[in-house]
Amino acid sequence: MNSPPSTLNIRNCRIIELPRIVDSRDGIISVAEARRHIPFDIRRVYYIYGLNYFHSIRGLHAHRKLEQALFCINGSVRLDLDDGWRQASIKLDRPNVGIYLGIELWHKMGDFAHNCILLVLTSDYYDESDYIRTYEEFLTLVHSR
Ligand code: T46
Repeated sequence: MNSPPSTLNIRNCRIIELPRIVDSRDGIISVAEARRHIPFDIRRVYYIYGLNYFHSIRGLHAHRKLEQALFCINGSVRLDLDDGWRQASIKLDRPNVGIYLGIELWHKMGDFAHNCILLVLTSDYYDESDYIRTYEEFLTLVHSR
């Protein structure tokens, strides 16, 4: 597993690199602006933290319409992606480098560092009916396109 490469050979996703603003003071500012760095209008922000076990697994679903941008702003996490044809694993461990996760991408998060904070920007409000929760349904949907 590697830190994010510059491109991904997976449908509906790509690396997002946010600017790092450094000046003569200590500290760095990274900024994510809707429709500039993030390819959608941001309707919801959530973050996942308080992970006690490296082997915890989250995700294991795809979204029908929701677009998301994931940034590991502290620690590290492994993101496994599957577009129905190809798979890739990416380690997110830089606060200014994230992933645009478009529609119909099966994803799973694992290898959480105990100090991991995964920040997620999304294109819409939470809606359980947007989730595809079984891999079989996901494959049927993407292969029917
Ligand atoms: C995703 C990955 C990257 C809400 O009520 N509102 C929310 O905005 C969210 C995100 C979750 N929830 C509730 C729904 C479930 O009862 O929190 C519970 C856990 O959600 P879920 O099983 O979807 O959590 P993860 O970590 O598997 O997935 C999350 C996002 O929900 C999901 O959209 O793509 O992170």
